Amino acid sequence: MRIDIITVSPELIKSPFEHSILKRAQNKGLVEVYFHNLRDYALNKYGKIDDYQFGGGAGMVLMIEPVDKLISELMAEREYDEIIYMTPDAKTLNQSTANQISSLKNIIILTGHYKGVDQRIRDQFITQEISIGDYVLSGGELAAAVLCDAVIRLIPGVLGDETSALTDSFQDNLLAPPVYTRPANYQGIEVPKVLLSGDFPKIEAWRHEKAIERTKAIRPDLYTPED
Ligand code: 6GU
Repeated sequence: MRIDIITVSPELIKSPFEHSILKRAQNKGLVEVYFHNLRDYALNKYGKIDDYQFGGGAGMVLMIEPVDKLISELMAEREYDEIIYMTPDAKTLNQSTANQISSLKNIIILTGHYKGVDQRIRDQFITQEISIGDYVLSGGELAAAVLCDAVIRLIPGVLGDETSALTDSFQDNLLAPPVYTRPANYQGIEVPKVLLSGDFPKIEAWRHEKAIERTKAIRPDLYTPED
């Protein structure tokens, strides 16, 4: 997979890609990530990329021209499956969206700033708009990093243990069950006995039950009873 990220603050978004699983995924050649500084496509030598909004109102808006130049340049080089715009006024990211994106070959992620981007960019280029939750961030960079993390860990071969992404919270619309490790008894606080039983069908049943309990208590909106 190839990800091209368009940003006005490359430094703000680079660091998560230089550590841990995202770094390993790149080192293994499973994903290539390129950062493009929108300011390199500015209209003038002062680096102008934004302007006041028509009709008045506070806040600057990213202009269409620098974005058009940059996206057109990328599109001339290869085909993109999706051109994604990170913005709080969009549908919220969930596991199903992350799964879908993880199977794509080439994507562009445009991160917004200020008051957002000229609507014509959204109309002309953007194929998918994603928010990461019902709150406002200062820019789309951190949101793009969140999206990339959620997506990249799902690419086959990225996680050492192939099953571990499948048992994450949300893969089955349930929150993950509680987990425990040694010691089995810490100052009198004990681990649930069933986990020490060695009876794996029973352990699976217990985990499923706990996952349902947790989901009903914390995220009833996710819970759909099985037939
Ligand atoms: Cl994608 N961008 C910004 N600026 N704020 C957000 C967001 C995105 N998702 C949630 N809040």
